[in-house]
Amino acid sequence: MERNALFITFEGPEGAGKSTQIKLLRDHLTALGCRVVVTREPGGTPLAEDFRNIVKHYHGEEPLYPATELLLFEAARAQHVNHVIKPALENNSIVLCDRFTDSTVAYQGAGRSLDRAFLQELNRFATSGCLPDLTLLFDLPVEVGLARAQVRAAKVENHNDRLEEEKIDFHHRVRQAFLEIARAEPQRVKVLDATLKIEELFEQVKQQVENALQRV
Ligand code: T5A
Repeated sequence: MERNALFITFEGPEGAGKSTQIKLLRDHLTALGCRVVVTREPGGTPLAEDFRNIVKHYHGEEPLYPATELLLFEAARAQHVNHVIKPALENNSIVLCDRFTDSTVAYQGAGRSLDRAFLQELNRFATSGCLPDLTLLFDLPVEVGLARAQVRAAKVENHNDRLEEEKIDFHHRVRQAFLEIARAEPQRVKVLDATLKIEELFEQVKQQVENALQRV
């Protein structure tokens, strides 16, 4: 089935269940005959995955400063948009991207207290205006998401994650920032209750995506 290009991003606090829903949606859309590209931020290209490794797992003696962290996320994004997202959209694919620019506003803006207007400007620069048609915000209490992430982390040897390990206040600010973005852009950002069971949540995901496909 030939479909028009559609760019969908998945956002939310830690452990919200985005990756789980992306896999289900990829299989569903593929079965419908759509061309689907699944990707993530930070990452999505070999070079951007190198930046991901630093921002997620760096634990050296020299501090990784908030400005450095921000620029690494944006460098990864510029690489990713140009190398993967734009070509996929030009090829009429549906792009499912795990995190994008809203994560920068939430984590580096609200979490690290960096200037949000400046972050928006940097996001515009890194994406050269390539913005999502639809953003699904998986909202849940941060304690619930972190507990899920911890259960999963316990299964991985030598797990460390700089952002996941931030204080609980950091994660509360991140969640509130995501909800503010949704209130400011209700056309693009749809808030879903991520405490629902996987199957129930997926019904809502499909509904939102179907609505978006009818608009393009
Ligand atoms: N970041 C990212 C920034 O600070 N700035 C930026 O600009 C960008 C782009 C990325 C980190 O980088 C930060 C944010 C992040 O800290 P990541 O590993 O990609 O790191 O982290 P997350 O995106 O948070 O991914 P997670 O894998 O932690 O969470 P997901 O994908 O939301 O959740 P998922 O699907 O892996 O599920 C987590 C666990 O919960 C279970 C799953 O089985 C799994 O065990 N689960 C459910 N349990 C109950 N009910 C449900 N509905 C469930 N759905 C899944």
